[in-house]
Amino acid sequence: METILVTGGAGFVGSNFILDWIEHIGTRVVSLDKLTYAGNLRNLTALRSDSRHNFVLGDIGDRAVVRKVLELYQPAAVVHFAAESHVDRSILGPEEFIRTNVEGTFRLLDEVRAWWVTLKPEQRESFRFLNVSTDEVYGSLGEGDTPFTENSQYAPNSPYAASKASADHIARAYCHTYGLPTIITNCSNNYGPYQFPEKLIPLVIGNALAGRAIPVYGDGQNVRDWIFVRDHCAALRTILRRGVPGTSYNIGGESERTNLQVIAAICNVLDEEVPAASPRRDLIEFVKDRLGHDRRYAIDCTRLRAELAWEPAESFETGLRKTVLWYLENSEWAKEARGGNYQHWISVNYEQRDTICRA
Ligand code: NAD
Ligand code: TDX
Repeated sequence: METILVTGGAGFVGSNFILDWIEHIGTRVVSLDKLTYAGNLRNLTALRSDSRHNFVLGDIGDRAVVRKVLELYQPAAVVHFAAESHVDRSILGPEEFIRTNVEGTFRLLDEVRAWWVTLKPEQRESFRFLNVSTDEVYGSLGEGDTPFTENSQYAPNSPYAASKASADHIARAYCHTYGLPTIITNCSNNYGPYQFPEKLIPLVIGNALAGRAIPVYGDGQNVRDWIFVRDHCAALRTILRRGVPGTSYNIGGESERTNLQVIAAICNVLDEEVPAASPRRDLIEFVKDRLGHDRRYAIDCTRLRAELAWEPAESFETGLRKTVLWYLENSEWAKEARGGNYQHWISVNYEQRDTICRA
């Protein structure tokens, strides 16, 4: 495959995807990223002097920038990660989520379509637009419910999930109506290197190491399916190569855990690696629940396994240990990521938590 265009390449999953792509495929990657608070060029330091990577600073909603990038680089595929991605931030400020995830994705798709129709028929046919989405579009499961399949009804509950669901619908419609070869992927909770420390796993690692309270929303019994980020990236590579346009694929780690189980597992690894005076799980503090907090997500990825022969390489235990070790070895990265906007976010989301309530 030739050049690919990755949006949101300086974020958590996007940067892992680019590193994985260069490692396994090795063709040129162009990143288009606005560098919001979540974007961090340090995630791509390893590629700083690698001619196979080009970085373009820009907004996916800026049609002129998108048009220029498409014309200049003529990508064989667009892998679309760029998004506002944090559920808690979407509850406090949904507008940016609609702007980037809905309008931005629409403008990106529309510019891609306008450029794609000018290609030769064989290039049009082999082109792919991969819309990277989430399992949160399916809503929440009860304890005994069967996992989400690709046929589960969309029932997004948070502004974040609703904005991602909208983007999925637009991508699907562009395939059905215009024939643009779009594919949608719905993945469960990722964890691994370079995750911004506002998300549960890096937040817990950082707080536990610093001896700060570990905030658990509600009763801590909410369940997520966890996947190591590089397994997600490998699935996306497989789907780009062999996935069928107009189809959606669920991606998951088949590792359901309650939040308390996840936190206990992190504390155990830390206590082993960096012994402390008292067990780190003593730092757990229950705080006011997230508004509209989805109880359980679980993913059935039979389609991906059966049709494209994808398998996750990491179990939750092996992936989590790798992740904790990475954060221990990359304390400078984590310290830098916790500067700037992060401290303000901690104050708004945790210290002012009681002021955020349902009317
Ligand atoms: P992230 O917040 O870490 O990164 C998002 C990136 O997008 C950042 O680099 C940011 O600068 C960039 N960006 C934001 N708005 C932009 C805009 N308007 N134009 C250009 N760039 C912009 O997010 P993530 O966790 O890496 O998630 C990436 C994608 O994967 C998202 O679409 C998310 O919905 C999806 N996803 C994530 C997970 C997960 O657990 N992290 C799971 C399933 C799906
Ligand atoms: O301080 C916390 N305490 C806590 O109990 C935080 C930050 C989270 N939680 C809980 C809320 C969730 O039940 O932990 C769980 C995981 O929370 P997040 O890391 O915020 O992830 P989640 O809301 O599940 O969404 C993530 O996974 C799916 C990503 O942010 C999304 O981009 C992705 O689509």
